[in-house]
Amino acid sequence: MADLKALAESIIKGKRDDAVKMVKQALEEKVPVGDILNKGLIAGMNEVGRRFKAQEFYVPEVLIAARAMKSSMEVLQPLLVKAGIKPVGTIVVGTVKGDLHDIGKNLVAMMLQGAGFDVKDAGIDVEPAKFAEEVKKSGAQVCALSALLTTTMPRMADVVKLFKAEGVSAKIMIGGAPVTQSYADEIGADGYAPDAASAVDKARQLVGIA
Ligand code: B1M
Repeated sequence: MADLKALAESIIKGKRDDAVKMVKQALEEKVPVGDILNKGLIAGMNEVGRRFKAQEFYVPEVLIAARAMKSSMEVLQPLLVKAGIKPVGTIVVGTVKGDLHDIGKNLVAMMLQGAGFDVKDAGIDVEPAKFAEEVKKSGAQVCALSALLTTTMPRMADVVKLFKAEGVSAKIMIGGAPVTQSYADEIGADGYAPDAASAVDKARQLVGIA
């Protein structure tokens, strides 16, 4: 019989093949897709986030768990659409103009995906106008900006200014090694997160589900 706790555990341990097998088995046994997603996959990734925040897990463990989550989601995605299960929110993520660092940004994107968000990854070296375009195209409620260089942090302020000038309604959250809460306050960003797990908490807050 399908065991959603064991599925969550296989995500936490990053056992991709086991996770995919268990998702398929649960589907064969007609377990509701929403339960497979929430009680299996998302429950697992939530625990990964908790362990990462508590420094019980490091980047490699999170990446392996996210890979198991991604493969499982590939099986589940078409059925979620069919069942009319909506993501908890839509988020555009990207690394700002002039900045090519994407490891942290990818981690943030994976954790958000793991938490049930529809993530639109705008990539690296993203112009402010491109962020605005991606938000308008997807109807995202949140736009998450990453910067790893002190020289590219000001590009975050450019995005905030552009969104204000163009009336783009998405909330802006920022992060990356040199970024701080006080910088977020200074440029008028709606939120700051120091790491990928906190980015999920902040995103939930910004879409009003936390
Ligand atoms: Co670069 N680099 N780098 N680099 N690089 C740093 C950032 C640096 C601190 C190294 C150093 O000098 N000690 C330094 C920046 C100094 C500064 O400005 N403060 C630096 C420099 C100077 C440069 C170049 C200018 C070097 C040169 O060419 N002279 C150049 C710039 C290129 C460019 O971007 N235009 C450059 C290039 C590169 C590589 C291409 C070689 C490579 C990037 C590969 C890639 O990303 N695909 C690289 C790397 C790997 C690093 C270090 C070593 C590691 C960064 C990383 O991936 N960390 C870095 C030194 C270091 O940090 N030890 C360094 C792991 C990652 C998981 O953490 O990205 O911090 P991080 O993400 C965290 C949080 O910050 C947060 O969550 C993540 C997970 O918890 N977070 C967010 C990140 N984004 C978020 C967004 C959110 C919320 C949270 O949204 C709301």
